[in-house]
Amino acid sequence: MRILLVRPWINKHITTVKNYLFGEPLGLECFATLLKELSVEVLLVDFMVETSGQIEPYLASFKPDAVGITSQCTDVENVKHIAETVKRVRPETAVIVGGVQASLYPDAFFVPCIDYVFKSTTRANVRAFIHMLQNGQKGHRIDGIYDQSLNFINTGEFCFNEYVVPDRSSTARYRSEYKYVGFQPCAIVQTAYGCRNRCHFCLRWKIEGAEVREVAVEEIVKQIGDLDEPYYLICDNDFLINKSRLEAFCHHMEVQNIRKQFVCYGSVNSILEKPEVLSRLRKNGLVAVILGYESFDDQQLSDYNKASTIDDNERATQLLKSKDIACWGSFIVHPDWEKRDFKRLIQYIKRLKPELTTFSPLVPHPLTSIYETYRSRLLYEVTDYDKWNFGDVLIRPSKMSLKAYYFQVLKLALMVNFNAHSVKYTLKAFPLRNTLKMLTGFNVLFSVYIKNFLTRR
Ligand code: B12
Repeated sequence: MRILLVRPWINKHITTVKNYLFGEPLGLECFATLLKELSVEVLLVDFMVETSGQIEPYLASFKPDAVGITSQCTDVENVKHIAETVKRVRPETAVIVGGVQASLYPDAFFVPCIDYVFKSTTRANVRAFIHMLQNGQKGHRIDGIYDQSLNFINTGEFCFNEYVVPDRSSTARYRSEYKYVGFQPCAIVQTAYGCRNRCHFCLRWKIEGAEVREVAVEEIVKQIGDLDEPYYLICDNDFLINKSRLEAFCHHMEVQNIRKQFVCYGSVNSILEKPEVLSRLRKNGLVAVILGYESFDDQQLSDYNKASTIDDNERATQLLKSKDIACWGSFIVHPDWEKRDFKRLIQYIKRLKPELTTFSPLVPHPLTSIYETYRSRLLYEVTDYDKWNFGDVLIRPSKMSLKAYYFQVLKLALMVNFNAHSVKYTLKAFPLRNTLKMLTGFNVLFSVYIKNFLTRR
């Protein structure tokens, strides 16, 4: 049996970070592992790399029995486009959709050209599924899978995704393109699921579950040692939660003598709890921590149910800096901000001096508790999936027009990207070639904000 795996293109009109955050399609690689375990022949096509590639030549040459497509919110239109093409060119080919969007909104894909939608992916459901396809059967209820021949009604148990070591050989021909900010080539490694914090705006603990589920560090360190890339991102929600696990991680990295640089997400409270481990992590390659500051205002942090205060943000930043670990901080731009709030944010950033700063407008995702609060002020429908990309403004501002708000966003984008501290850091931390590529990426994003400013009322 042959299965073609596809990551869709990203449409030009979408507000995307892809020009500087462009990671390997980890989910598809995990699915590839599960398929190869069952002796399925796999070919993975990444249209985020092959931007002008087409699906038809792959259908003609590989002759797949099924096509599996991965999805994020920005991919719905192109997933359907690929599925329609598959059904037109090779009607007998089964079309399967999985990924984050399929988990969160399976019904976005309940259309005639799609046969199966995976809400969750595990060894057991993939095995049962492939067995069903190989035997030419249809209509078996399998946990976590919606089946068109059952009218997409799934009565099976819901489960979370199972941890699988990604099959990185399936993306071998693309790997030199994957990058994270100025680090290229850069791999992505997941070491745990879930989060202990319960931030009201956050989707991630809704996707992965509230319980923290950790993978044995020996297995993780082996995976890191096997990477061809000199850089990697640990994409867990908060890699810095568990002190003894971090010590074990360092121990195994030292025994294996692994010399690679990495970036991870870490919460402010986790950073503050363990200053000693940070030094050891730095020796083992930790060069930057991505941390969610979110706001300059304690009341807002408490409204978001953040476990930290603005004072904690400052202390965590100082601590990281003292260990020579860069702070890549992110903020949420609130729809009720006035002009002076944007100014206060800029003052706060100047005080904190993170090495890099990003921001995104508040996203009241329907699965989060803040959805009801902002529902009546939404500028888009929930089914305008590609607008829920964490770059577009989704909530009508209350203190100024949308146009004026976008102007503030534009000014903020300029300030955070072109301040002397960040520019100096970028030039020092990344090869010049990568810095120039980031600049091009920033120009693309900046032009989207200019367009939004000019066109919104
Ligand atoms: C790393 C990461 C990235 C990386 C790489 C993404 C990737 N791996 O493909 C980069 C930096 C490129 C990225 C970009 C974006 N991201 Co991102 N990203 C993440 C992060 C932190 C982890 C994702 C991950 O790799 N998880 C691990 C893998 C193994 O899980 P998975 O992909 O879900 O795959 C599993 C199953 O879904 C399944 N599966 C996956 N594909 C398929 C296909 C088939 C056929 C089958 C059967 C199964 C299957 O198999 C896996 C089994 O465990 C998540 C947060 C999170 N915790 O989910 C945000 C997240 C997924 N990203 C998000 C967003 C918004 C984006 C962007 C749209 C941002 C933007 N404006 O540009 C872009 C989209 C670009 C794109 N199309 O890839 C949102 C998604 C919201 C949504 N509804 O889709 C999330 C949830 C973060 C958030 N803000 O809450 N991202």
